[in-house]
Amino acid sequence: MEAKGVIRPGARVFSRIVSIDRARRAQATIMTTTFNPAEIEQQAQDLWTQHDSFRVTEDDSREKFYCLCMFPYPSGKMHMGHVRNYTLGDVVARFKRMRGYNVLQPMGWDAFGMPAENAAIKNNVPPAKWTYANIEQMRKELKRFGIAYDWSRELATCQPDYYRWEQWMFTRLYEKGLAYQKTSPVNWCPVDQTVLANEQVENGRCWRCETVVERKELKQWFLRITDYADELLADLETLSEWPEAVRTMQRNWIGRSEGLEIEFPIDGHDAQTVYTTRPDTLMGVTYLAVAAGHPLALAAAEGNRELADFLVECNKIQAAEAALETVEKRGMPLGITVRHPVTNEPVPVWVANFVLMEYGTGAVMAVPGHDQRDFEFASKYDLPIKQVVTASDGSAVDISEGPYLEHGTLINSGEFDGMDFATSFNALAERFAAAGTGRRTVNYRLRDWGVSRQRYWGTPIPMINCPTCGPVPVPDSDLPVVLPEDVEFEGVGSPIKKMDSFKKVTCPKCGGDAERETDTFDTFMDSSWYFARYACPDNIEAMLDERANYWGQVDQYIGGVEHAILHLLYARFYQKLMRDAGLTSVDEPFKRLLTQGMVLKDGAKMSKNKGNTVAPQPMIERYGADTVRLFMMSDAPPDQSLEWSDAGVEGAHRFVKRLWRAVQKLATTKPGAGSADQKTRTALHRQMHKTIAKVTDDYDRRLMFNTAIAAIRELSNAALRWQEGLGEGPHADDLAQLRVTFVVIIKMLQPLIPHTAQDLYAALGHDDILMDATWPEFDEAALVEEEKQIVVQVNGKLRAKLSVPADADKAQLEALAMADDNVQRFVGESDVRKVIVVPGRLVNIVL
Ligand code: ANZ
Ligand code: ZN
Repeated sequence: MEAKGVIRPGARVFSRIVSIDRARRAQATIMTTTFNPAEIEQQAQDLWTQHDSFRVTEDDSREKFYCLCMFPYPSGKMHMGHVRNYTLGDVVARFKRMRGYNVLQPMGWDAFGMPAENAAIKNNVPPAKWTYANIEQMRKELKRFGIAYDWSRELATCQPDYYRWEQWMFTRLYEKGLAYQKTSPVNWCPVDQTVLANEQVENGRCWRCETVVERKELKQWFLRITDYADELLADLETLSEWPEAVRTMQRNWIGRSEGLEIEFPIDGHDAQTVYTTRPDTLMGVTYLAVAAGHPLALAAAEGNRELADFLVECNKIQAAEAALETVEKRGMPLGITVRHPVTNEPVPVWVANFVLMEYGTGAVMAVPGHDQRDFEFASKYDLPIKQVVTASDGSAVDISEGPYLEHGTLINSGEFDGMDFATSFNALAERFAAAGTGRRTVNYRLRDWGVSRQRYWGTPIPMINCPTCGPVPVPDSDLPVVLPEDVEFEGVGSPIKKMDSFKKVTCPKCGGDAERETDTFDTFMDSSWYFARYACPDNIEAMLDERANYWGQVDQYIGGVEHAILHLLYARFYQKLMRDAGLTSVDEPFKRLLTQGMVLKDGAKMSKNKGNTVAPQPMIERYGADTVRLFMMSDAPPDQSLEWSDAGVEGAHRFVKRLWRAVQKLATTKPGAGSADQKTRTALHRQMHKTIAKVTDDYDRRLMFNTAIAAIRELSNAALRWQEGLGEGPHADDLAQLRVTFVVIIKMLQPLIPHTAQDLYAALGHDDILMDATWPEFDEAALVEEEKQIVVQVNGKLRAKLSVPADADKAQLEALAMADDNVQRFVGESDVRKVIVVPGRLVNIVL
């Protein structure tokens, strides 16, 4: 019986069959001829469960391999991006397992965050309830995909068992001075009573209620990531298995620069210090620019209404640095002057909206001749522009249209004329150091990490504010500070901010009345250490234990490139914090990183807004998990975008079905009287070993599953063609080669289509679990070809095709070519001027 279309799970194939006997017979036939993915999946998963296949323990006899995909936010439904991510991880994990590694592949939930609060407002369910229901649902969907997770290690960041350690760690960091509180500006929505991230501000308005956003000064908690800036930067060099693009982004984000701090004296006042990376341009300074929040600007604004208004306006714009690069340059003179540190000439001071209060000293020596922003500003306000650097190679430089930005040779700089960048840098550094009016300085773009969020659904910050003692950490014995989950949620403000039972406490230090901190942690805190916790999720005595050293660095980490900076940087930082707290000996959390590409439909990223999503669940119902997995891996390299294609899915499905039927047939084929086909047999044997070599390399080193699949499909097509040609009763040797080849194909497909592969492996008489079988070894000797085809040309024209021994040398090839009858005819009596031999390819005889 031929399978028509796809049998859906639960389809009542036999409903019309009355006789039990006939039904039994019919079922027996169907079992061997109908590809039923749902049934195959169920059987394979039952088998794995029975054998506890995915549970791993620390095992010293084998090398460990820790394979991890970024854990999802439990939004309720898997999307194709998840499917791609988790299939990639599973392919690596299953492959490594067959290669003999002790493989850990865990799964969990990044369960705190805004969407739960938004859903709570919309549907009137508490965020906790919504989140746990979503986890249920998504776990079910993931299981259906047959991903080899060790579910015994599952964790969710919203569980007190998990976040208690985050709280515990925070109190340690506080004691070490690595966590501290300071007032800093935030985007505040007065209606929603909440802080907005820069991305949540659209045209100066709240994304949710469209109220004009205010800038508010709030006391918030910070982690001193800047203390680790140097190490975070230096260790990027050790991450040779990360994409270069990601390392570059992190480098830029950390933004280390070397420069000088130089004091500009002010008559009757303390000097103003600037930070510059271009001391070589010092003689080109024509004004000083300070930030809107700078004390000089604030002092000048007293009694100057226009200036005061301008400063208020500057303070309204978002705190985002990126916005400052593109914003129109604006400013006002402060009406004061400083003195140039070399010439003692007066230099006017301006306030400028592109100067950041939080960087360097909040003051810039402006050199419009050699800096883009200073040039735009000077052009706008008619300030002088002076050239002090010219090209070292003597080529002409014209700064009338724009600044000259290169390092070069100093001109118009008096005693410094003729010096290059480094020489003038050092000369000035020494001069100011000697006078005590300047110093070499290293600056970072990186800011300390603000971890306070004024929202509800997050890890409570374990601090108590006492009117007498100030901030006091919650003692270990009172941890975890549990977030009340049964709350009324209206969305205006966090419910725990109004909840006395949560808020009112006694001070652990003095016993007086005090208030609990009601802010919660940034969810990036939760995701900065979960990978380590998977090693010991059951430990209720400690954050980590020695198992975290065994599993140590994640060997392969996979996730979206949108996490290139923040998540990956915070995780690297947190790893170092945990190391310095003596919790682990691992310096860097992720050894090798793969950033997967997006899943597109009709050329655009799949998204709900665009209405171009394809839901994974119906696809599995229709084609089975294996087909969807195979398609996801076959159409593009993992780090590039993948275009969803119905035809591609159909194609993958046909391939799986065809393979399944061929193997079912092979399983029942008996050797017979057919004559041996040694030639094809040898060729197939060779192709098989070539394919093993390629696929192993693609899986292991290149992570190019698409080309691996192409090679497997070629091999399998060759095997299928041969099988069809052999007919009934093939020669025993041929049949044996076919079986060997199909077992190899099945093994190489195991990481991709694990259920079907397990089923076929069993059909060929194996009763072990396929993913515990060993990966096929490739045999170098089999790659050696016995014969090769070469072409023979006379004066560049094709005159013969010859089969020659594959290892024939040049002299042998020339002799064989000359001996050919047709070649002889064309050579005739002519003089042979030259013979060109390309071994393995061609012989060209030039007359
Ligand atoms: C003079 C100068 C001349 C500069 C020139 C650049 C080019 P990085 O490399 O990112 O550290 N700067 C210093 N403090 C600033 C602040 N608070 N807000 C905005 N800009 C600030 O950048 C260092 C350079 O950025 C410094 O070098 C300073 O301008 C500016 F031809 O000083 B420079
Ligand atoms: Zn107190």
